[in-house]
Amino acid sequence: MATAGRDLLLLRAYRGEPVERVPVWFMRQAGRCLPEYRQVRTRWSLLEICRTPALAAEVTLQPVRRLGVDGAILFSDIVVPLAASGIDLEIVPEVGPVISEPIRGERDLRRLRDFEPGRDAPYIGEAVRLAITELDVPLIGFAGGPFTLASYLIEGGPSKTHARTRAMMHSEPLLWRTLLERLADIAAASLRAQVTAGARAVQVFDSWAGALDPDSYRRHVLPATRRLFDSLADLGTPRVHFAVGTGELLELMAAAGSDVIGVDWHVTLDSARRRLGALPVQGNLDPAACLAPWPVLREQVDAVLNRGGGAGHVFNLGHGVLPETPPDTLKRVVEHVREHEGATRTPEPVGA
Ligand code: 1CP
Repeated sequence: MATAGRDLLLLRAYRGEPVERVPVWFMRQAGRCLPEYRQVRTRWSLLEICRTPALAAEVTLQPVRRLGVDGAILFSDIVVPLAASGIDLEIVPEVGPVISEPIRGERDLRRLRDFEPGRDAPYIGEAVRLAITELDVPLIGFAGGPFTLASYLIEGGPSKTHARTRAMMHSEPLLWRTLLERLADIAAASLRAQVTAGARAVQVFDSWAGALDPDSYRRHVLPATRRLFDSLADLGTPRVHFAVGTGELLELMAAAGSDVIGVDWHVTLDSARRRLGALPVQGNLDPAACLAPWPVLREQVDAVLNRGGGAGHVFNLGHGVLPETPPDTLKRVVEHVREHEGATRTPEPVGA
C-alpha cells in the first residue's frame, strides 16, 4: 500500500488543488518502449492483449512498477470499441489500425452498431478491475475523440493529411454529424464502463484534431466532443482532453467541457495557462527530448516544470513516448520531476 497522499496526488492536481509536488505520467507509457511489453508481444497480438484481461492488466502495471509514475493508463487502443461495434479492423505492426471497409457513405454507417460495453466488450471493464487490485496509483481510462476515430474509419488507416476526412466533413455535413455523434456515444459508453469498473480519471485522445482550422473545429467537431464530455459529467471523474498541433484550438478544446487540457509541445505551458484561465493543464515535454543527453533533457524538463507553474499542472510528454526511448531515461525524468521544488506554489492568477 502506498501512502494516501500518493494515491490522491494526480487526482488533486487534475482538480487544480494544491499539491506537494507535480505528479507525472507518460502518454503511451504502457507498451511502446518497455522490454517486458515486447516480451508479451512476442506471444500475443495487440488486440489479443486488449481482449485478455489478465494480459491487459499486466501490461498496464508494467510502467508503474518500472518507472514509478503517479498514474497508470489502461492498456488498450482507441479502436478497440470500434472493433466491438462491428467494424472489421486489424492493428498492423509498424502501421497502426487498418479498416477493411472504410466508411465512405450513408450506407456504411449501418456497420457501426450501438456499443454496449458489458455485452460487446466485457474484457475492458474486467481488465480495469484486475489492474486496480494491484495498483497504488489511480488508473486512467481512455477513449479516442470523435475526429480521430472518424479519420481512421474514413481514411481506412493512418493518414498524414486526413484529406478524405476533411473532405467528407465539408461536403457531407449531415452524414458527418451523424457519424461524429455516434463516435462520441461509443467513446462515452467505453469511458463510463471504465469508470464504473474503477478508473479514477479519463482521457480523450483526439490526437489528430489539430488537422482542422478553428472554424471547422468549432462547427464540425466541438458539438460532438461537448456531447461526449457532458454525458460523463455526472460521474464526477476528472476528464482530460488531449490533441496534437492544437495551438489554434486550445480555447475551443476547453469549450468542449473537460476538466483538464492536455497540451502538446508546440505551445509553451505558460502561454497555454494564460489562454485557458484556471483550467489545469497536462504536458508537454517534446517526446524527442527523451533521446537527448541528460543535461539537455534535464533543462527541458525544468523549463516545462517552471512554465507549468506548480499547482494545476500534471507533468507529461507533449505526445506519446517514442518507441526508441530508453526506459531508464523515463525513470530519470520521473525522479527529477519528483525532486522539483515549488510544486506547492499557487500559480499567478491566470488570465489576469
Ligand atoms: O500507454 C499506452 O501505450 C497504452 C495503450 C495505448 C494507447 C493509449 C495503445 C496501444 N494505443 C493507445 C492510443 C492510441 N492509439 C492513439 C491515441 C494516442 C496517440 O496519439 O498516440 C492513437 C492515435 C492510436 C492509433 C494507433 N494504434 C496507432 C497510430 C497510427 C497513426 O495514425 O499514426 C498505432 C501505431 C497503434 C498501435 C498500437 N496501439 C497501442 C500500441 C502499444 C501500439 C503499437 C503497436 C504494437 O505494439 O503492436
